[in-house]
This record gives sequence, structure tokens and C-alpha cells, in this order.
Amino acid sequence: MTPKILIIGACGQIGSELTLALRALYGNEQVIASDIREGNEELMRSGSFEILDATDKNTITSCVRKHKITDVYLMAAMLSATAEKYPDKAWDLNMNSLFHVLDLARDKEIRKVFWPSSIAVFGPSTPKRDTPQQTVMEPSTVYGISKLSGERWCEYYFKNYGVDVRSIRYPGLISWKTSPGGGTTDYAIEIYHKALQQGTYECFLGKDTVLPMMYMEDAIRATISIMQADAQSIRVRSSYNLAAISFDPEEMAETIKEHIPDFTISYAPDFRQKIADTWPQSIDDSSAREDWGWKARYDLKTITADMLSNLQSLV
Ligand code: AKB
Repeated sequence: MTPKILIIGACGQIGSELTLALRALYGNEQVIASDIREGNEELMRSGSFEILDATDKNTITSCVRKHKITDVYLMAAMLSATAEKYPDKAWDLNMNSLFHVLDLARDKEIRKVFWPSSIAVFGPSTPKRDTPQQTVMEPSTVYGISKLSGERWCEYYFKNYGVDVRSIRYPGLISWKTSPGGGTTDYAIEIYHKALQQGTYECFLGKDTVLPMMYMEDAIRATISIMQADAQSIRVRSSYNLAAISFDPEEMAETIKEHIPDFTISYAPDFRQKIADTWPQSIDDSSAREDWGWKARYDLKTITADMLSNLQSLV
């Protein structure tokens, strides 16, 4: 059966690319994009769009009924750095939107849910290298606490109400089409913009800060694969570890210098350093590989070449 999809938070960094990928896969009329405000021209032009506040259950329910939605991808969230500034708002958005969608699935209004988690579920007491699927999880950020709570609720709704919810712990995501907002890993995108515009970048994380990262193409492929997998193969109903590459800002700068030899980087760590220091450096994603055949394709050199050429073509 072809799904009828609603994407909540379709204009964000992941949502905008996911919407286009799902429209290409299932047909424009099968994918309804929604967000609190309108998005880029390609997204608005290619299919239906609804203004929708992810914290408003009535509007979500009406939209689901109006379009006879079967699958919801809930991409709206407040990311780590912004959430530290607005803890109440972050908790309200990140948790209530999830309850609204899980309740719709429990009440059989929809069939399937995708909900993004993050490496932020891990904390300072988690093993930093090859962080296992199941390990100590004591996140110390508002965002991380909301994501870990969300994971527990996803598993609870699966076990107690049979809700088919699927989730991935995204690492930092690198993309050129839509900018992220308010993340700790955002330096890995800003750096390319500044390298092209000014030839130099002042990084808000220190030079040795190794974090797990992934190119958006890989993240979109993972999202679609987990949603297409047979329900029986999804053995983790909290959220799957997902990995591609790990590097620090200095290594990233080196790959940029291969294309822009005069590029320089300097460091002025701010409050985001404290957040990054609590996260893992690399992730063991063997469960995702075994259960639904996940494998990353992009390495740092390929990402840098692709980012620079795509950003250049926009000017
Ligand atoms: C952030 O930096 O907050 C996000 C994330 C790792 O979930 N990119």
C-alpha cells in the first residue's frame, strides 16, 4: 500500500530534503508538507502544504483526517543550543508534539510514525568511543533529556499499544540546501559558507572536538530505509544508533584547504563547547546494520567536495 504522508516540520534542515525525497519516491500528491511557516520555493511548489503548529493537537488531527494520512514524520524540534536558552519551550515542543502523534497512532488515526532522536541522548558518563546501542544514558542538556524521554515513550507506546514507531539517533547532519538552526554541530555547515564567502572561519568549538557526523543524503536514505523495513525487522523501538564519520574541526578545515588553499580557521569556543564535551566521539551502529541493512556512503572528503561545489553553484 502506498503511504499517504504528513511531514511535520517540513521546512527545517532535515524536513525540507526529506519532503522532496519522499515526493520523488511516492509521488507529489502522496506527501503533505507542514510547518509553522512556509518553506523554500521548491518545497512549496512541488506539493500540498499546510500551516501547522506541532504543539496543537487539534490542527494535527484535522490535517490527518483531511488528507487521510497513514504515516507521520515528526521532524519539528528545538535543537541543543537553542533548547539551553529556552528550556520550557523546548520541552513543550519536543515532548508534546510527540505525544500528539503517538496518541494519533494509538487511536488508529494513523498507521506509522517516524520520530528523530539524536546522539544528544548520551551524556558525560556514556563511553565516548564506539558508543553502544545500549549503554549508560545520563544526558545533561535540555534537548538530550527531551530526546531520551521521547525514546522511552516511543518504546512504551510500541509495547503497550502496538504503535509502529521508528526512530534514529541522528549524529550532526551536514547539508547545503537548508541551514540548520540552533544545533551544536552546526559549525560543520557554517564552515563551508564562510570558507567560500570570506576564506576564513572562527569556530565556536575547540580544534580537538571530535563528534559523530553524517551527510544529509545518508541521513535521508537511512530515514526512508527504516520506514520501509518490515515491522518484524525493527527490533529496537526506542531509537537506533546511526553512524557515518567522526572528525574534529581541524580535520574538516584540512579537507577544505585541499580546495581553497588559503583557507584559515581560528577557534573561539563558546557555551556550545560544554554541550559537545558531553557527547560521544563515535557511535557503534551495528544494530541498525544488522536489523535493516544500514550502511553510510559519504566520507569527509566526499562531503567537502560535494558541499563546496553545491554551495558554489548557488552564488
Ligand atoms: C544538535 O547539534 O543539536 C543536533 C543534534 C546532534 O541532534 N545537530
